[in-house]
Amino acid sequence: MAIQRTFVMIKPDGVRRGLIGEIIGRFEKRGMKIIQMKMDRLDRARAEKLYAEHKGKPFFEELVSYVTSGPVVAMIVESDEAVSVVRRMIGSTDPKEASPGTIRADLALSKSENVIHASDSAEKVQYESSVFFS
Ligand code: 3AN
Repeated sequence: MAIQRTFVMIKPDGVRRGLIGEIIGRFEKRGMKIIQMKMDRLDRARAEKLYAEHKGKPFFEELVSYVTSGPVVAMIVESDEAVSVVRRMIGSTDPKEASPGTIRADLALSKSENVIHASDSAEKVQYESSVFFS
């Protein structure tokens, strides 16, 4: 058993559509612990920091303007193997390809408005958490 923490962000469409409780409920029902959580609004500089790896890609501008379009909910979630387990729970980037039962398959509308973000490695957990938590 390897207890681990991961970074999760409910994106502006998730907050706007009233899905905060549904998403947190899925983590809690699986026995995961919410260690830190806050509602926050990203400005352009912090959004560019969060998505630095995508700078230069065709969808970067759309991504930054969308993630700054409204409040998000950032959280640190703890469980056994949290990074990989949460990634499996959220599903593929494109909800059409996400496995049934995943958060994106059940709740997301499109590849860009896909409700939730979660770190894909332990290094990213540190980096992405630092955009929201000191
Ligand atoms: P994931 O969130 O599944 O790890 P990444 O890290 O490849 O996906 O992409 C980060 C975010 O950028 C996605 N959540 C999505 O909102 C957006 N994105 C990725 N690929 C595309 C694309 N081809 N078109 C539009 N938006 C995209």
